Amino acid sequence: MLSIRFPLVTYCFALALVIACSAPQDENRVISNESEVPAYILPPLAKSVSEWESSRGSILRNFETYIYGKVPEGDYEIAYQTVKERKAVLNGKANLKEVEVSVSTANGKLSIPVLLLTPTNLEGSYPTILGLNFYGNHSIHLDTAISLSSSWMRPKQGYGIVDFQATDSSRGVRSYRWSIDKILKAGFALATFYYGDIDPDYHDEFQNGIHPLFYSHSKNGPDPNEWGAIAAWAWGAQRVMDYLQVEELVDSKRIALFGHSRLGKTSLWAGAQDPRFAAVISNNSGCGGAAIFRRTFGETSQAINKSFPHWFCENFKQFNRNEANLPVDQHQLVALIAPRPVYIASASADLWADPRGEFLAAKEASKVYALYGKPNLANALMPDINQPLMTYLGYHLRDGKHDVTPYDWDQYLKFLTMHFNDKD
Ligand code: GTR
Repeated sequence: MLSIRFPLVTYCFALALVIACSAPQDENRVISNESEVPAYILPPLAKSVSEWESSRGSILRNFETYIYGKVPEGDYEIAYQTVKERKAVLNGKANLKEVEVSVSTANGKLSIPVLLLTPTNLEGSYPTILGLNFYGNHSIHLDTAISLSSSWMRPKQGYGIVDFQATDSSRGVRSYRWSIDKILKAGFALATFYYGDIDPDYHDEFQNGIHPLFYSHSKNGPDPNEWGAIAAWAWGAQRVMDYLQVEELVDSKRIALFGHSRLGKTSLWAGAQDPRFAAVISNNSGCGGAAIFRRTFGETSQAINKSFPHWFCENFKQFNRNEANLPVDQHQLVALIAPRPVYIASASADLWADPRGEFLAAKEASKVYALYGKPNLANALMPDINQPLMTYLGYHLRDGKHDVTPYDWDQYLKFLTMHFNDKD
């Protein structure tokens, strides 16, 4: 009996092995264990300031051409109109100003409502944090002085969004992510705008938002090297920056850009392109943000292009499961911000965003900060949970999930205070 059964078991095992080996690899496999990260070689960084400054432009072009997409050429006019001013709102802690930034081309007009909150207990022009928000300006605080957005809004359970529109019960739904009291108390102004006002975040072949304003007669979509949604949101942040540059309440030389997650990706890309952002904060930005693509840990280019086909330019799809051939990687995106201060934050349970990959981008980018003689993370090891590192590059691994918490804000305010008071 045994002698018959044994060969049969062996045969079945061998057959299973053959099937397993010949089957295509699971396309959706997610690496969540460090030991599975493939060996990789990062595109090198320059060895001198002159080498860096002469290669910087082509690195920027590569990010534009192969990842985020280029903003099309085209004339536009920009205008700023104050639509509301109120003193001592937010329980007396802030003065409020609402400004409509509008961009017009031959094809039409796009309006971006900007909320500016300034501390009441100080005079003059304030260092300012510009943050992009996910659910409208009214979502960051309950105060009814803040105008309710009338823009298209993605529905979310408990957020009071009805027929894609915010309602009064949408007020303050995201206040837990904005430590406004801490920001004002630290002497900063907060400016914010809703990212969906630049381009609503769903795939419609780029028929709404800013994209159609730049189509010529012969085109009704971006070319493969032209902007996806992240590049559009980053462009919007730059237009709001145009306004902040002329706003007297704002210290135009001390404006930091802040974004979480997809908006952390956006902040890095905007900051890399526009030196008017004196500092950049990227919270849990992950794939397409601070995380090194070549590690393929957590979210990969294939996964992100599948879930969000509109975020990057069409050319980026060539790099699905092909990260090793990307002409750039995200340590270079961080380095493009040098020598301006940049803070990258991860969360311990946010493995999808690859915390170690985010840290390694900051560590590698340190080579460029070192060229400029700036304190950096070149010799740092991945820190333990809640042990922030603060040089010209900041990094922390917060305990917990993908989110923005008061702990994160405490670090950002400390980091910005340190750098914005640095006369260097
Ligand atoms: C996730 C996405 C991430 C991140 C996040 C967010 O679903 O996979 O890349 O951007 O969304 O923006 O909330």
